[in-house]
Amino acid sequence: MPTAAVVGGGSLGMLLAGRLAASGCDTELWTRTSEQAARINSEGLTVESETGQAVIRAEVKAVPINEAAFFKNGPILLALKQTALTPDFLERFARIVPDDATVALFQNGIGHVEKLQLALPGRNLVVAITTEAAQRIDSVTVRHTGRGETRLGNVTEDSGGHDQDLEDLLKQAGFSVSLSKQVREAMLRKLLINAVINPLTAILRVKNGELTQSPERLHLMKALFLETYEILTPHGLGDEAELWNHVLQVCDATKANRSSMLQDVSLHKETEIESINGQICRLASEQGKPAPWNTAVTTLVKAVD
Ligand code: KPL
Repeated sequence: MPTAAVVGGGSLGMLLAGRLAASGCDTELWTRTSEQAARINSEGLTVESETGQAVIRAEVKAVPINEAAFFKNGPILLALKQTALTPDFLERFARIVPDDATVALFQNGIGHVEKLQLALPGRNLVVAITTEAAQRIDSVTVRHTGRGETRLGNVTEDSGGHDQDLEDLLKQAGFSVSLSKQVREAMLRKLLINAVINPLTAILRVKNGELTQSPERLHLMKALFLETYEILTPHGLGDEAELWNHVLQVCDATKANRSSMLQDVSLHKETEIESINGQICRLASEQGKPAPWNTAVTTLVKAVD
């Protein structure tokens, strides 16, 4: 039986673990709290459809992260937010990840790959860029609020690895997955989308689809988009008009969603603003460019999170 470990009992971690387990993969879910692990172990993990019906009730073996043991049986899917990748966590994580392990990195934003390369030298790190949308309903229930796509690619082009195995596992679990040689570009595209949609939905407290529903909001989106595009384009991005349309399409395809940043500010949780717009401000300063829109949204989100 294939085996995998998913790290993180948030919305994405629960979605991945629930679907993997239901597809016949022996799945461990490493959670932050022992309460969540205990509930999942006694009640199972439920994945609801967009409309709130329970579609999957999966048996997942949940383990509190600080009790997780050396895991040598399959890929490890790291579904924690960047804010959770603290030095303490990375130090402990490195001790339970074998030298030949494949670790898939599902984080939003940029900056985490370099951190994980340092923390996990020699491991096969696979970047996973996903547009799957999920919302945590409670500690044992997650709602799959939007179907997306997941692109997998090696951090370094010359590294070998088991991307095919990971791809097969995720496909078997019902995800739409492709292998990508241009994973850095996919990462920048996702960064651009998150940099525009996430802070504005969090500040304005609106769903993704509501952003495009008024000329004032569209104006804010466009200004933030143009500044971010300018800053990211030297790092390798495609055509401006195509990307703007893509941002609008994502708003439409996920119109009923509350972005992950809006979910975080609503729950008074630390947001990913530093790894998204904060990183864009950093790139701008390296280029000697001003980034007033990114600076403003970073400051505003920090003020409300
Ligand atoms: O990735 C997302 C997020 O909320 O973090 C989007 C694509 C904006 C979907 O909600």
